[in-house]
Amino acid sequence: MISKKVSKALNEQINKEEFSSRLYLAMASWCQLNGYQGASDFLYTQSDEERMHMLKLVHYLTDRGGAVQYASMGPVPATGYKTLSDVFRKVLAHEEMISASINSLYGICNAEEDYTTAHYLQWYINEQIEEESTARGILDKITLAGDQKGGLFMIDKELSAINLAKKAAAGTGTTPAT
Ligand code: OFO
Repeated sequence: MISKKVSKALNEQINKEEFSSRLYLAMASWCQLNGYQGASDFLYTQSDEERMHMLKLVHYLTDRGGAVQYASMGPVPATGYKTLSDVFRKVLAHEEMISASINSLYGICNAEEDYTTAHYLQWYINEQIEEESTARGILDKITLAGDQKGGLFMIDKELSAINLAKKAAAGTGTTPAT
């Protein structure tokens, strides 16, 4: 049986993962509306991944006898982006916040001597290394391109390729219909 503290912290993380999924959906829509189809496809896939992160925790918590509690969520900013750089700066900041949140959750599990959950969270800790690194890499390229339309066009194409490679590796087929 899972302790109340760990259950509460897991529920908070479940809600953050759901928020991440909605945030990336909003960003994907903005990118599509602004002509960045590759970035849009990439972010739709990210949104699906965040939902998968949420579901893994939902199943874990339920399997350990804990109750899942969904929080009500405020609006997700769908139109407040100025540039592609702005979008990916916010992706990176969000992923850094999620990493800090998972680290703190890991700390709670250790303090509660719940080493089973701490071990389970190792997957999330590793995932965050990859997600932060991907976001930082994309942002660096966008920063190098500056305002040059040709450079941004190439980055958008690269995001489309990254997305297709990710989907092929996950065996999930093509990008969602638009
Ligand atoms: Fe990208 O964060 Fe989930 O865990």
